[in-house]
This record gives sequence, structure tokens and C-alpha cells, in this order.
Amino acid sequence: MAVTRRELITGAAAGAAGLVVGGVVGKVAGDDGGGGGSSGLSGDAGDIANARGLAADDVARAVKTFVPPGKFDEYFIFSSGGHSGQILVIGVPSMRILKVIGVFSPEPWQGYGYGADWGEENFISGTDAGKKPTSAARGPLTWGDTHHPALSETGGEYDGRYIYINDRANGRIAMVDLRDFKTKQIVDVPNLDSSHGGCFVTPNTDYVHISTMTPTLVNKTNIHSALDNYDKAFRGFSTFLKVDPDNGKMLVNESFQVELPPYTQDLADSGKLESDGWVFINSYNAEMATGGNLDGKPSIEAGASAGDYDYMHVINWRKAEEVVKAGKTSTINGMKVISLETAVEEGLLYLMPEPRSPHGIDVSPSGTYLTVGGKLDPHVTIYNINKVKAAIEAKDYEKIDPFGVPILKFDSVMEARIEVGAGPLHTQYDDKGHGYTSLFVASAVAKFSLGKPDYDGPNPFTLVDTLPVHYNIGHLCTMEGDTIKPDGKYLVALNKWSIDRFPAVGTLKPQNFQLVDLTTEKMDIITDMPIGIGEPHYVQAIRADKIKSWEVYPPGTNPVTMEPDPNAISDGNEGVTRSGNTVTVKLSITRSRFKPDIIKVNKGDKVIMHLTNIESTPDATHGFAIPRYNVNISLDAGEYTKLEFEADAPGAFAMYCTEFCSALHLEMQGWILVA
Ligand code: K7E
Ligand code: CUA
Repeated sequence: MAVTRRELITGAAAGAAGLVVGGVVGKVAGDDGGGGGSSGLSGDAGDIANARGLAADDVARAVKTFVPPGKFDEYFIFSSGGHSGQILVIGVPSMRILKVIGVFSPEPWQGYGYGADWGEENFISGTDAGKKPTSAARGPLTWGDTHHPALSETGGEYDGRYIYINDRANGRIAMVDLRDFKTKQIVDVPNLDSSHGGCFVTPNTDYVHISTMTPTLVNKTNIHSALDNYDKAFRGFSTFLKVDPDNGKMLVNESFQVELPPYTQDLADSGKLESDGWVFINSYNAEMATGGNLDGKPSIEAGASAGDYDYMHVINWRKAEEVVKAGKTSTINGMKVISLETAVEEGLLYLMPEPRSPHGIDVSPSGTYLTVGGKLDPHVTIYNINKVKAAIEAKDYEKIDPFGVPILKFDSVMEARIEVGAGPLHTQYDDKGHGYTSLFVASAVAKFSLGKPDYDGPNPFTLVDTLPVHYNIGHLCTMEGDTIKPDGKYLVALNKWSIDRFPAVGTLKPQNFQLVDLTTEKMDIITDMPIGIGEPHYVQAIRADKIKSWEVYPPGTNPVTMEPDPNAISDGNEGVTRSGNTVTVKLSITRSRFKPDIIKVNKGDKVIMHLTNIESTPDATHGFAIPRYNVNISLDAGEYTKLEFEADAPGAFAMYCTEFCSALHLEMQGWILVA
């Protein structure tokens, strides 16, 4: 078959497309800017580019991000959804949204939190565990503020098995199983009333870590005066949640906490290689400002920025593990806690001075360097773990803080300070020994060199390049950027504001993810992606081939256990049975019917339904919705779930399938008659 020129350009003829693309890039490279529709291309590609007013650079950038229909992206990024409470899964370099995973928020499309056993369980455990008071006035918690996703690791590299994410608002943490991309567990972490950046895994996912942000009220004797006795009434906690290696679940009984001073613990990171066995937690508000601006005290904004230094917490978690094994803990709200006193006595907790309200702390791939961005200081400060270890060994203390914790001497542990620009926040790394720091105030990304062993070149600890981004960048992420072997390659800038980059879509604007090419000498923005869902904070990027998602569930699989469920229904064992006021329904689902399709119960009955999608075809998802009962379940092929409700509203309710699953989808309906 003859290949037309048009097919060549659109990639329809796969075999020849690579050649043509190579040719286009070659031509573009020689053309700087073009402009006015002058793409510098010849032939059909040139005509199209000219007709659309694209310059040569535009075309080159488009080719870099284009993933032809039917082809897959090289990376996935897992993005927090902020106060939408979800996780977004996005392909790189295409920047297409592949999935939204309901985590702390119900997601009707996925049947998450609307009746299905696996979703309901999460919301219930998320509310009751840990015995934290939750107002009943507005019902159970149905949102969270997701900030920091943490992919599971083996040997310091992402293994594609699980992802954890914290709830900034309520001190909770969730686990998503990447076999089916569903939330399997929410832990309401005892003694944590909030959480923030302390979400990461240790290099072999022995533990997932989560710490307080705003300290927790621990002395409740006089709550109205608690802020006047802030240093006594409040404490921070660093939590090491033990992970079950078989299923990724967090085991609260085998977990522990380290009590911390009531500074505001912020971003944190795990040590690796050189720094394996240690964790690092930033803090701000060493001033312990509490606000009170109506009484003439400074707002927290001013009070927390008064001092020149805040403290990074350095914790030896292997030592902490031994202390826990030796029983030197007390149990508070069901969690083993190492007291501040014990932590100091056992030499597992130290502080390091950090300039002016730090935010990000990011450990370099070799584990040697810890890069800190101070919001009010135009430098990044880089610490060397070997200097930290030596200072601890030599008891090289500047002083002891009011809580008895030794503060290491700044000059003894600091390796370098690099002036990068206004408002440095977070840092990521590439495979060549560079760090990339987001500059919130400057709306830019700064690239700098590390030192040995991460970077072996001529000018260590030097600013190399700066790229303006649009606008107010928070986090940023390089490919596999938090591992011992980052790929670099691309960088995603997570910009908080988009201002003029997209057409107005109402007064609440989308955020802007910008994809940056790191393979060119100068960093280059190659695409903008509006984020119309949630307010992402942090993302992690993993090579797509590491994710081994199931295509379809084996028959009767319960997503909670990922095993065939003993109550799963197969074709032929459906039925309705009654025992007292309890009606048990065994219901099978396939294209295009429910069986049974008529269910008669009495008002006040307790209804237990065992539902199974008995299909084995990937993609053959069915919904199961009961109008007026707030039930909306989604059952993927092979999936089993349980549903329980009280039949309190009388009437004829037309249960139906919510997925357009077949030509007779509209006929996929039945009745629940409540008399
Ligand atoms: Cu938005 Cu990591 Cu929660 Cu910084 S945090 S920006
Ligand atoms: Cu099943 Cu529509």
C-alpha cells in the first residue's frame, strides 16, 4: 500500500514515522524562533505548522511530548490532589490524565465510598481508629488534604507496588495498591492532629513515615489556656508505621513514634545509601508563635519568622527501633511512643540549625547531601551527612534546646550555600549530579551542581541555569527523582497560579503543570497542562514499565484482600434468603442483567447483598446504583463486594447499571421493592 505524505506526518504509517520525525527535528534545530508562522519546515508538516502559526520551536516541543494514539507514555506521575482528597495519575511526556484515584474523598464514578464494602470500610476506619474526636454534627469525614505521595521502594528504587499519601487536615495516611489502583487502607494516626511533608518510605519500605505539622495538644487540662503554655501543652510526633511486606498495609501495633518539641515539623525525607538509617525533618516556628493578633500579639506569620534559625530534626530510626524492642516506650492512644527524654538519652534525636523558615529538605541520590530551601533566604543550604555523623560523634553542639535536644554546630555540618534566587522551596535531582530547586517568589527553577560523589565535574556547588516558570512554583519533580538512581530527563514544575496561561474558566483558576526538558543544555518548557482537578502539592514520577497493574480481577476477587472471596457469587448460586429481619441477597452481574432482578423486602429490614461481576473480560465494568439510597457501586470484571443497608424508605426503586456496558445497557435494570 502506498503511504501518503499525510500519513507519514501524522504517524499513521508507523514504520516510516520515526524517520520523518527525525527529519523534522533536524530541520527545526537549525531555526531559532521563526515566528509569524514561519516554521522553517517544508512539505505538509511545514504547511500545517504555518497554517496554525507555529514557530519551529513550537513544533520541536510538540514532537517531544506527542504520544501517538495507541502508544503509551514512558512515565507515570502520581500527583496529590490537594483538598480534593485524591491522587491524580498522569502520563509523561503526554501530560494526559490517566486516572483519578479516590483516597480521602468519595468518588462516585469508582463506586468508592457509596456502599461498596472496600470503600465504606476506609471511610469508617478513617473516622474511628486512633480515637481522635471527630464532630458528628456534619457526619463522617469525607475529605482530606492530600499533599505528599510516597511510592514504595526496594533498595532505594521505586518498586511500583504501593503508594502512600498523607492527609494534611486530619493527620491520616492512606495506602493505594497499585495492582488495582484502589485505596486499601486509611489509618487515622494516633497522636497526630495534622500532618504535612513527613510522608516518605524508608529505602526498603520497612516503614512509611508521617509526622505532625501543627503540634498536637497533649495536655488537655485547660484547653482555653493551652496556647499560653504552648511549650508544655503541645508536642510533635514522628511516626514510623510498619509496613506488611505482603500487602503494603500499615500495622499500627508494630509501629512507633518519637516525641518531638512543639516546633512546626514540615517537609522530611529519608536517608539512603550514605545516610541510610536516618531521617530528616525540617521545622519552622522554633519561635513557638501561637498567634493572638486580636490581643496585640503577632500573627503566626510574623511570629514564626522572627528568628534567624529554625531546626532540622535528625533521627536515627534504626536506633529508635532498638529502643522500641528494648521496651523503653510508653503506649499513648494505642501507639508506642519514645519520649523526648529517652530519645535524647539514647542519642537518636538531634537538631541542626537551618536559616529562616525552611520548607523543603531533599536527600541527594547518593544520600550524602541534604538540600534545604529557606522560604525567606535566597540560598539553598546543603548539609553533608558525613559531617553530621562526625559532629554527633564529637558532641559538637552549639547548645541544647529548651527541650534538652542537642543542636549541632551549623558550621560543622554545613557543606555549601548556593544563592539560587527568591523563595527556594523544594529540590529534585537528576542522574548527572544536579539539583533543581523551585523558587516560589521568583517563579523559576534553579539548576545547580552538587559535589562528590553525586557530581564529579569542575564546578561543584555552583548555579548552572535558571528557568522562569508560570507561575508561583511549589514542588517540582524529576523522573524517578526521589530514588538512588534518578533518570532526570524531564522535570514537572507544579505551579500554583496559572494567571494568563489558559483562557478564563471562571474565577477559580486551574493550576499549571509545566513539563520541562532536561536533556537540552538550557532547561526548556515543552508543554503546559492545566490541572482542573484539585490543588496538587507533590508528585512522584515512576517509569511506567515498573507498574504491574492487573488487567482484570480473577473471578470473585474482593479488592480488600485481593483474593477470591468465599462469599463471591458464580452463575447459578444466586438467591434471596431471610433470617428474622435480615435479608441476604446473592446477586450476579453480567452483560446485561442482574440476577436476581427483583428483590422484595420489608421496611426496616437489614439488607446484605453479596455482589459479583461474573465477567472475565477486561474493561467489562458494571455499575450497581440504588436511587434514593445513596448507593453507587462500580464492579470491575471479576470483582466481588458486599453492601449492607437498612431498608428504611418504602417504595419501588429501580436499581440500574451506571456504566454503558453493552448495546442493552439501558435494559440492565431491576427492582428493589420496599413495602
Ligand atoms: Cu505544597 Cu510539600 Cu504540602 Cu511545598 S507543600 S509547595
Ligand atoms: Cu452493565 Cu450497563
